[in-house]
Amino acid sequence: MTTYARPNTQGSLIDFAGQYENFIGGEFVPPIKGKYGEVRTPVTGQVYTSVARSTSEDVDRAVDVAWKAFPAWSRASNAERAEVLWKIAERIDEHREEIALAETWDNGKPIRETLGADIPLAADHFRYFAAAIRAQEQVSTQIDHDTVSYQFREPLGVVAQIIPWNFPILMAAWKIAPALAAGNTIVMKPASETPISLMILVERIQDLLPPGVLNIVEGKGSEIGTVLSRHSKIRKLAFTGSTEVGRDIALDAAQLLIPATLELGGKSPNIFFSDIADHDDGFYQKALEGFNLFAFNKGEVCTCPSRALVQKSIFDSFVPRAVERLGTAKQINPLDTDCQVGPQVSARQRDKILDYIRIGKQEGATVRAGGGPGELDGDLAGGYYIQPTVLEGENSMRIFQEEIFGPVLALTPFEDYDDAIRIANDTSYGLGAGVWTRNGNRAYRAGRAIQAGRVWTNCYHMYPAGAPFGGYKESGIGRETDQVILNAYQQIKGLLVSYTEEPQ
Ligand code: TXE
Repeated sequence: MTTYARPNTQGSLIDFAGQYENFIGGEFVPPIKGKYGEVRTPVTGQVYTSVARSTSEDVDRAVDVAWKAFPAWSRASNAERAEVLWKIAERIDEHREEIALAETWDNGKPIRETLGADIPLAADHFRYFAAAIRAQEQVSTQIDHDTVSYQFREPLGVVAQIIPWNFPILMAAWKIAPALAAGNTIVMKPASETPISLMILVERIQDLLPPGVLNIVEGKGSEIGTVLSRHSKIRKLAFTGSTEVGRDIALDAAQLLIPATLELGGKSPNIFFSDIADHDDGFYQKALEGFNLFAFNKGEVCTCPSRALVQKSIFDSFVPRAVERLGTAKQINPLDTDCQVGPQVSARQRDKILDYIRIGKQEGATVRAGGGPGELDGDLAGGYYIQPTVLEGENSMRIFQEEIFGPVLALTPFEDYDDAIRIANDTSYGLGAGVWTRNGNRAYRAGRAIQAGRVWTNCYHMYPAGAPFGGYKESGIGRETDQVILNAYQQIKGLLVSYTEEPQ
């Protein structure tokens, strides 16, 4: 066990500044109207710094600067852009612990997750798109002996990217890496709940980027998010967040007649077929662990496996064992590498989750684990902790249908394969799903039958750069990660050239 020293204390890897500005045109600049807002850490609930509260003037400035940087960046060769991305990845690796600590302090997620997943995955994303863009250097097709088609993948221009607070660094990497690889320039708005970790990252990589290629404007969604998403000079919108705001973004994109990729909410089923219990072996242990992955990142994950469907014949043996295991999950200081469940991102989010637990109880759900706020001592008592909670009920209940976005599992039994698929698809969302079985045919059929963009089989919560990710139904439009996302940041110029001197 290692406990990292808190920021701004002796021995800490990081000293936060008292105030953070916007990053525009390659430098940190104060917001034009001079307004700042307080930033709290969910670890203790205390204010630890302040950040720019931008206005439309700051957004205009960032968009203009991004357009100035566009010609040179878009004309750089794929190799030149790839080299920048590769260096960013190296720099992230070099500062992994520092960025991880900033992320944990900003968001509350356990340091073992930021060190082991968020930051390394972010670095890998830059590497992946450095390689993917090099693989796009082929441009021509021979139509006939004298006719050639050239297909140039051109960037779109200045793109607006709005990201959420649940994976601040990783969501930034998911959006920045492909957009820059393709030759666009960016104006990004982080969530006002977690505005700092990305600034720490930018401080570390700023010398690698030509000025104006990446611009970060801090502020509230209701104040500058809408300004950015309706800005007449942007050429594409990329959004990750709630389904509710996603609808507004889609309307903004329609008005501007520009493309939008939307990665929205979810209510993902995690299905446990009876054959997992045929043997009490490593596979069974893995399935027990898979049941409890709803608490990963304190449930603040769009793909959170928030509905567990367990086959009736094993329900009474499997569930108690899984719940017993959940009881060993440590909810302690998230800077301790043994911490498994950190605090929710904000008091607002904590209260929303506690409300849902109450709603579940009122609807008649049985509490199988947790069911209230976390109990921590000292200044951690001011943080936003919630006990990992398991509520047993029926799929028609609100706790099964609405996104809670916390460490709360809605659990229900099913009879057979058809029943499992019916319940799994009985939701307006379609982002993720899990299927646990030793039977390959069943796994394949279930994977194809579930209406979701990503179905994990005998695993969950894996997010490699080279696999497309995105939602069916109300979970979004488009795919991120994988080289397919490059299509969303490019338009194809076709030149059809005849080299013959014969009449047509
Ligand atoms: O999300 P918002 P909130 C879900 C989750 C959560 C709920 C509410 O269920 O409890 O949404 O969270 C910016 N125009 N998800 O309210 O508002 C905002 O500043 C333009 C799922 O925090 O969607 C932030 O940068 N931008 C999700 C980003 O949008 C606007 C992750 C997301 O915030 C805006 C987060 C507007 N009108 C929440 N309003 C996921 N899919 O992972 C807000 N924003």
